[in-house]
Amino acid sequence: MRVAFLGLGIMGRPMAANLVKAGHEVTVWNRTPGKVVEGARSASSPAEAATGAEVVWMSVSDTNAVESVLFGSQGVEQSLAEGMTIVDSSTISPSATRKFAERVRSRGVHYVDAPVTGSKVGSESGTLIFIVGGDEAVIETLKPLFAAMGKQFFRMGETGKGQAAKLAMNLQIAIIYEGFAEALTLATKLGVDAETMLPLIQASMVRSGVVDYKAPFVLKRDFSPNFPLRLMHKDIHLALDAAKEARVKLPALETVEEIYEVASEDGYENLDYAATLTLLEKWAGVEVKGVSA
Ligand code: NA7
Repeated sequence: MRVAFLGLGIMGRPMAANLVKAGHEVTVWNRTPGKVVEGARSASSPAEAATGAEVVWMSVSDTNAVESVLFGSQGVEQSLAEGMTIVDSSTISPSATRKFAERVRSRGVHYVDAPVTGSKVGSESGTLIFIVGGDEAVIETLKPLFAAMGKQFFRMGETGKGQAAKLAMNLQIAIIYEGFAEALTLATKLGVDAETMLPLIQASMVRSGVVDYKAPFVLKRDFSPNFPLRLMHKDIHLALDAAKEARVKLPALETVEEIYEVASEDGYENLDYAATLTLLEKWAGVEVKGVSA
């Protein structure tokens, strides 16, 4: 398929590379020039990249970024063609997604929201999980592209529902990780080290994918960004905003948000969100360590 891929960040670049590997005809664009994908053509604007594309796939930071890629000067809107499909793998506002979709629908263009879970590792290995909202028949046409970049996709309903489900997923990741980090901090302070705690966690009902993924990084004290704290913070805000719109109260997430607020003030935005542990450690006066740290 002819695909325009817009946004070559931590997630987007390996996704575009996997599309090339699967034999698709890919044109890429990134706001800051200089990022390229081997085997793909580079365009100088979203409008240029989208010209002649069957599918325009986006992976950019946030709601404003998606809006400007689509509707800014030299945005995708200038190259819309009937029958084209726009897919958004960024995590953004569900209500904004519905508005963007409506605006392009009047031009005969389909809109599918397909945020992902699986982080940098999933993106690089082509094992992402797509959380999808949109028309069933349109999603069917995207199957080869999902297969090139991911291992599974789940349709959550019409356009916007993928984003809604994604926010509900990241809410859990943020709270589960916070529980793990608080548990290690308390255990360390009480004299039980992380290496001793982990086999117990893994053998019990506390075990989770979040712990499986994050524990090795925590034990090595490697807080380089797999999923940058600033983006998890953005998702927490999106979830709290969506909750407010829907008149839902999320007390645990509100508390976790305060920790992210302090972490951002302390300059941790570009570290992995796992670095929120270091705040708990600072407050407790301990350091959680693995033998290899
Ligand atoms: P990164 O690595 O921070 O990459 C973000 C990308 O978004 C990067 O290509 C940015 O371009 C691009 N970006 C940011 N703001 C804009 C605007 N205003 N216009 C156009 N492009 C923009 O994030 P990830 O790859 O980890 O995550 C991407 C999404 O997936 C995000 O929603 C996550 O929550 C999930 P730059 O290179 O800075 O010019």
